[in-house]
Amino acid sequence: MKHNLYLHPEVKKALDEKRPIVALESTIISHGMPYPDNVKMALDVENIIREQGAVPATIAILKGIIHVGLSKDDIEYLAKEKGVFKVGKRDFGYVISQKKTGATTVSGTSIIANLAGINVFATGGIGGVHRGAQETFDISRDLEELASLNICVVCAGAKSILDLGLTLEYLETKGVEVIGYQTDLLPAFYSRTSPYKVNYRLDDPEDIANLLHAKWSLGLTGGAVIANPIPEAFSMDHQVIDQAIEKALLEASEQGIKGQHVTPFLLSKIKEITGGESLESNIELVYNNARLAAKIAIALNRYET
Ligand code: PSU
Ligand code: MN
Repeated sequence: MKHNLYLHPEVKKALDEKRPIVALESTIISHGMPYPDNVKMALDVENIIREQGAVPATIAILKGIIHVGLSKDDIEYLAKEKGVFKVGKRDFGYVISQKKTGATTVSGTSIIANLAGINVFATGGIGGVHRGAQETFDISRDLEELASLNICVVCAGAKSILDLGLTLEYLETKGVEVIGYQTDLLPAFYSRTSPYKVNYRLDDPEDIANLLHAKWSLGLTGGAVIANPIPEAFSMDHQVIDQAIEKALLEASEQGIKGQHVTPFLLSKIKEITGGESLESNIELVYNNARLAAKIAIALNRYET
């Protein structure tokens, strides 16, 4: 055990053998998707990473113990159990000392991945600057961890529950590059494009690994966002999804939803409004991100071995 981390045997072996590893978050399981789709997604995404030749490490806190790599039973428990905490940086002290169970967000997962020595991470979407943040101050902690930790986060951009323009500005201030994988435009999660440009486009996972190596070997700390558009076949109609998001935002404000409950509330509302279509897209884009993250981890690993 290092820093009181429990390393799953598969992950421990991969770390010892310096093999490529991809971190996965668990908030997406406990708070981002309904049961039992969440279990299937969590198990399938791990297998996709293995098929590519890398090792998955899903991260969570189980009864106060930080786990890097989960068993099937652990995943089932996180997916089913009510009252699992949503853990970002400010929640670790409480959840660990009170021996609670928590699912880690992008920020929480990045912190643990960094402690374990893992620097590639696949997820669906990152948190960011929420619409109306000038009033609510709702800016995800995810952006701060991206600013300080050497982590490459592969995502499908961000949902337009966020203000994409302000999120890009914030990332620029923090020195985090947003790289478009085979795209010049920032993908907006359910759709392949948005009106915003990424900072740089790279078409090859090898080139992304070279960028990370160039940045980190210079001693420049901080993460990079790799924005990977959802596969065409699963992308959703702009109008359908935009209307669903508007409706969900309105309901959240009417019901006075605040703080860490905002994102999970919006995700489940959007799913309800789109009759489940958004869920299928959400799952497919996670798989797509895992595939790319594994390729990046393998390419980056060549620098280390
Ligand atoms: N965006 C999604 N799905 C998710 C999340 C974001 O499309 O499941 C989760 C991630 O775990 C992310 C967290 O780190 O929500 C951000 O929450 P908040 O906005 O409260 O910082
Ligand atoms: Mn928030």
